[in-house]
Amino acid sequence: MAELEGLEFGKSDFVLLDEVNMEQFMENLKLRFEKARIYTFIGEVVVSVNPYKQMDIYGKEAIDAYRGRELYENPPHLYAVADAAYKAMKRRAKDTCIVISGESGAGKTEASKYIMQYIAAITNPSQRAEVESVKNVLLKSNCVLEAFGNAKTNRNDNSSRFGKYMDINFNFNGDPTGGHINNYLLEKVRILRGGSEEMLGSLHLQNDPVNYVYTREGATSNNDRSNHRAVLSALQVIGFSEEEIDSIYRILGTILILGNLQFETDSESVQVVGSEAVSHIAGLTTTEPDNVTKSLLYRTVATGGGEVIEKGHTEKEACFGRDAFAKALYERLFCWIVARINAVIEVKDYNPVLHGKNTVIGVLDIYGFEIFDNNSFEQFCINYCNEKLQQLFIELILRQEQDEYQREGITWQHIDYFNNQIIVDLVEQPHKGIISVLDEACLTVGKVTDTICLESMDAKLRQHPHYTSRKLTPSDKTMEFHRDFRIRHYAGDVTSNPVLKEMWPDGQLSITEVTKRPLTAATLFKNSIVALVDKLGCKEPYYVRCIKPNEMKSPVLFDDARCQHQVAYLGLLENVRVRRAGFAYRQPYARFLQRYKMTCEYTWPNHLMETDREAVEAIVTQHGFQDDVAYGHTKLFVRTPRSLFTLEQERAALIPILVLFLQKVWRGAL
Ligand code: AD9
Ligand code: MG
Repeated sequence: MAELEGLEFGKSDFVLLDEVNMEQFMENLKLRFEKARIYTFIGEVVVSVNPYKQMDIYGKEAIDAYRGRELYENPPHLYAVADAAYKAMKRRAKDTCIVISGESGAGKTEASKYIMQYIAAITNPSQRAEVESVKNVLLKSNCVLEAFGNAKTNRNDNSSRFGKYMDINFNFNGDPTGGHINNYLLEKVRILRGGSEEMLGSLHLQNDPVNYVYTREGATSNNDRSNHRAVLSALQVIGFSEEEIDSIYRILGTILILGNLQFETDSESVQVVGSEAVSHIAGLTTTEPDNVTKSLLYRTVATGGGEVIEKGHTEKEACFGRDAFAKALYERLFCWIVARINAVIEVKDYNPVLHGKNTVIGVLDIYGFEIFDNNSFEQFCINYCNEKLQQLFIELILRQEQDEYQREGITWQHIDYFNNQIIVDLVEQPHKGIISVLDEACLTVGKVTDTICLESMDAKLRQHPHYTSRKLTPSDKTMEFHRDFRIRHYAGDVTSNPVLKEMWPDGQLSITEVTKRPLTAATLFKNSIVALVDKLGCKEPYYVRCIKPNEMKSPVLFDDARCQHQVAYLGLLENVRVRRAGFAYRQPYARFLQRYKMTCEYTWPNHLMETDREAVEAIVTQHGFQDDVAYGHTKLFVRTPRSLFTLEQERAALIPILVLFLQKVWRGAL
């Protein structure tokens, strides 16, 4: 059990609540937030409330306090979870993962960075250069990914617009040897600012984001220049060549210039307004201006007979194509950067015979449920992903409990819980799930509308208890991905820049091959989430559940309604119930004894029994809660928190007396 800091700070573990209900949960959460106790356990899960202010709890002292300790020996902290995951990995050679969830601005990315910093701090005590270099690249990759994958939104000044899963590989010493990053669903609007005059000049850019349609809405800050330098230096540390960095800026430049392109209709045909932008784009992408114009004004389509023809855009189509192209460019650039980082941090030359089993800690930082007034395709994907993770959470927590009881020889009791498989099926079942209905609709090239989509969904899913058509309205954006597919053909024309070429491997395919049956964005996303869940499912999971206290980014405001909403959809009460339904607490006999031996005359200062287990029995019996416990092979299991709480109170009351006693002994007074 987490160290009790005194009741004025609330209960450090929600399992200790007198009763599990929303009211008590919220009362405790609020009290702790107000007392600057931003972390609280639910058993091994850490609930975190964004403090919106710098906390002095992450320094070297804190790292030392948590290193190698058991979860309940220190106050709740991210470090406690990171250490638990690391210990399980090192001691039992288990692959583990830390799943960080919560809504936008709840503190997930900050948490994932603290966790990585903790792991970096406690590994490689002998400071071996190659391990230090791996750690450095892993930490620097955050800076680069944030620069390209984060944006200011009205909910978070530094919002990750992509989901990130990072595996860190370890050798048998427990030192990092490499890693791998997976990114999911990037939302694409970013800002380029802070570059030198000279660099911007060579990219044909002006040093003010207001001049660009795509960045006009973005926020600027005084730190842009230093942030830009940090990103540049991170890119260099990771190992991007000067040529590659130059290509990245050229592509970013192309995107910004693209955004400003205008079209006009002149005697029936559509033209690009002005020729300067086109020649800048051609220069930046090392292609011919004619190719650029052609790709902006025409689309190539394959007819039923397999013939390939070119068809002119309308002005509206050209604008749509321009934006879709810019987005696709950005998305591919981002994926290329991730792939490039992966190539650097990939574990090379690992020989299991020489180096022992290669184990992994995965860190998942993924957007939580998003509920807006107007929910688009992105929200659909995000929320589906969260349903999957929630399902995994419940399954794994229960499975973990069950495994532990089995290992310890304790009878398992069935626990009822809401299984959200039914919702997951509604989304992903073949032929009748929402994704396959969307897929079918997207195949009807050019004719599909939201209404058609909705009607076919209604026809198939009307009977489903978790389906109502209003909630699941696919917005215009659903269609965008269909057109997004179309723009792939344009790319074939524009690939001369080496980075661009790598970004578009399918650019080599002939148009008829590409047109056949592309996977829709929904299916691609589903596949990546299924793969993610499989990856997580075979690891021992640890959880950080982040809560955003208010919408104002205020360190002092606890918005009850907003917080309660998050507690409800994160399923935290259910989590407490699962944890309490079986045995809320378990502790190895030796640890239990060490902590509570002072509360029993037969065990203080040392017991004379044969085993620690017998000594623990003596404590339990003396306090009269023998009906509330079970004795495992190595651990004591306590059903209700109340029993342990009594012990904790007694211990807390005894400590000052003991301290006084010991002081007297030292002074020779006794
Ligand atoms: V999003 O889904 O990417 O939009 P996150 O990742 O959940 O979101 P983030 O970690 O970026 O949120 O946190 C938002 C802001 O809250 C940060 O920029 C910090 O200003 C603030 N924050 C979050 N956690 C902490 C913390 N532990 N200490 C201090 C914090 N400030
Ligand atoms: Mg984030």
